[in-house]
Amino acid sequence: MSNATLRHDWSLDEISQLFQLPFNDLLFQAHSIHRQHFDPNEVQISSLLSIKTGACSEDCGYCSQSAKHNTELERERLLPLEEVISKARIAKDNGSTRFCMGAAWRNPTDKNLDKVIDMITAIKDLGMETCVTLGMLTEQQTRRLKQAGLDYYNHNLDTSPEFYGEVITTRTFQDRLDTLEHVRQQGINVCSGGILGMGETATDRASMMQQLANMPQHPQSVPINMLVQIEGTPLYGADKIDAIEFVRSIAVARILMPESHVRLSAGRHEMSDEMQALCFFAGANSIFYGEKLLTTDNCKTNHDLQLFDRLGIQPSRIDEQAKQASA
Ligand code: SAM
Ligand code: DTB
Ligand code: SF4
Repeated sequence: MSNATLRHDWSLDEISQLFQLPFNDLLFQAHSIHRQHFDPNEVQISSLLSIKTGACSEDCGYCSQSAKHNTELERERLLPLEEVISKARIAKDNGSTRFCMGAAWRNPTDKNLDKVIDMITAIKDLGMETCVTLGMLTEQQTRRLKQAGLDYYNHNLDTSPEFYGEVITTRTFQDRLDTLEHVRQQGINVCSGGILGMGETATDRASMMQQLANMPQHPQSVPINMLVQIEGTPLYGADKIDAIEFVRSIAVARILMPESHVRLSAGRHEMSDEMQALCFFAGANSIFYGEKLLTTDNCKTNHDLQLFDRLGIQPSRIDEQAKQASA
């Protein structure tokens, strides 16, 4: 399907109307679009590793790793290369095609970036796709990541521009857009999405989707996280998002960004199998696989394998098209 069919001019009203469709109409539309662009029985599998944990100077209200919140988390320095390689090997043996490394930084120093680049090189040598999420980047740092062969950069918008200041005060929504612009300019695949269930309104969810869909290019990967509530963070105790509303959000992401991988991201371990099945039907076609996310538990791997088996879902192989986009 040519890019000419992709829209980047969605109005907030149009998106809100999609959200308000009868559930069956919304899911039918989303699933039909999903089938036009993807094998509906394939799900891409990524594994996550926190390569530097805690003591972050940002104040993101959802995050266990902010130095400003009183969480039980133990901080860890940047992991040694060998440890990262051995974790990536295990992920590969378990069927992951992409290895995502996250660091609790506002932004990386150039010295730290050298070390992350060594990790990217080593993991590419294993034949896996690479993704990193390191906070804000300068243009020069982004160029270095591109030269190292990085496949994806994850940098979430997290919520609407209107709600952003309620969740994070140490940076702006525009800071996020600026880093994403550097990543796009360098031809690195963009992984960008958000978190639902932080007390945002339905309009905030529509507005975040509008921001993602109206970027100059749709992010190749769109992680939709359900807030993992962490004691000691300001968002602990926030009103949980209704499961049906979460499925609707997946469907809307699929309709707005037909060629993107939509990732059913954090929060899966609190979802029923049936809710996850509905998300896959609505257009989710990527997950984090492995027993840990960054600092919290993910679903058990044998449970995920059983669920895939019950649903007739296969893990997808490396996406050659996306690889070429970043070549
Ligand atoms: N420090 C970098 C940054 O913020 O961009 C990278 C790591 S940060 C932990 C990556 C993403 O994880 C955040 O943007 C957010 O979307 C997600 N995240 C963090 N804590 C979460 C939580 N408790 N529940 C759901 N998603 C969360
Ligand atoms: C994304 O959208 N979700 C991941 C990844 N990108 C880096 C992180 C989820 C973190 C969940 C909470 C934790 O384990 O600390
Ligand atoms: Fe730091 Fe990222 Fe957590 Fe925000 S989300 S506190 S930037 S690690």
